[in-house]
Amino acid sequence: MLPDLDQLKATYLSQIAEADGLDGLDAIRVDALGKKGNISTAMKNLGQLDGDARREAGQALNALKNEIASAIEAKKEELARAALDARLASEQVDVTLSPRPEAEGRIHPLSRTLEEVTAIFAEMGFTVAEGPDIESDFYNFTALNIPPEHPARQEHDTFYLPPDAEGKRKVLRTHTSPVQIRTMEKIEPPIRIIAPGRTYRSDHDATHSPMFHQCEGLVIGKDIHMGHLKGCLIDFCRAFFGVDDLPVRFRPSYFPFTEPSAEVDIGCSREGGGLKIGAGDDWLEILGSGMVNPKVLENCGIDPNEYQGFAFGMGLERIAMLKYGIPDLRPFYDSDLRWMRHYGFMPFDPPSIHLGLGA
Ligand code: 2NM
Repeated sequence: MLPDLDQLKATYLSQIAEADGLDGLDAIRVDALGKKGNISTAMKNLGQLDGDARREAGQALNALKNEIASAIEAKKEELARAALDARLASEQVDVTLSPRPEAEGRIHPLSRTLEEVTAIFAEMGFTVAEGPDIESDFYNFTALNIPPEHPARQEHDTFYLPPDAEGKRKVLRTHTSPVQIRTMEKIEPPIRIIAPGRTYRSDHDATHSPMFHQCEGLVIGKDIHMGHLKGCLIDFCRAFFGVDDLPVRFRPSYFPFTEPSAEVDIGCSREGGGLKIGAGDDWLEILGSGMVNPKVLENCGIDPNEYQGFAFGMGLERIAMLKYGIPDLRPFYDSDLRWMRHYGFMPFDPPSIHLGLGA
């Protein structure tokens, strides 16, 4: 006996229309089309009929099966669309809300100063060289023509490490000159490098820190002379302080590693307690420099009859303090966010050396 197909169809289509969720819809599918469902059972019972009746009933059952299946699919899509509409309605984004504040960092004035110094010398064709903070006595002193009895070697100026197995004591480099020595040993002239980095001296007060930063520079070539030294450092001072006609003075000095040696001063005024760079009749020391001592060239395997050069060195904290009006050295290393907000730089601040060397 076959069920009444019209009634089956009416029952299932109305159940499907009323289904309010995917679970209910699936229960209807199982009841109608599942292995033991009503349609499948009726299919199995077709064998009881014969001839034309069996064919007709088979076609009708098939049609009903397809109709129910597509009604279920259509309902499924309708339910999914309704679920999505409900979610979109409940999860609206209010684009008029003001944004949450972002944690905003600052560039340390020392980093900024190093970037500026590097940019200026890069424009003159210098590359950056680096070396170890822990140095041998040879690279830090001997190769630089600093004699054994020199005060810089004294225990109270230099940080010495405990002696190694051979009794040799390494040092924390007291300047970045060892980087220049290593460069001269390693590569053939012409050489044009700057060596920025950490340096260490046993000294601690309002204007000295046991760790501080230097940037030194070295130029070696066949015809390098004092005129190159002067032109290079005058251009640097004017670009760094952003004063086109900044007065620059070379004052005779002495370093064991250069001969002759010169201290570089820039013009300033000190009126009413304030310091103004680039004007007035006072002078401010900002660099040490000189023609590399022939003994130093020889120590590095460079023939002083063939090559000459100049070198210079500056304290990065010092020039940062002068340029940016920072009165005290100690907060440089305190990681105090209030100080950083005051003296630090926004990541996208335009560089103050945007005029470069050509201006
Ligand atoms: C200074 C002043 C003058 C200097 C010399 C050398 C080297 F390795 F070529 F001999 N490096 N740096 C130098 C010269 C450094 O700093 C105040």
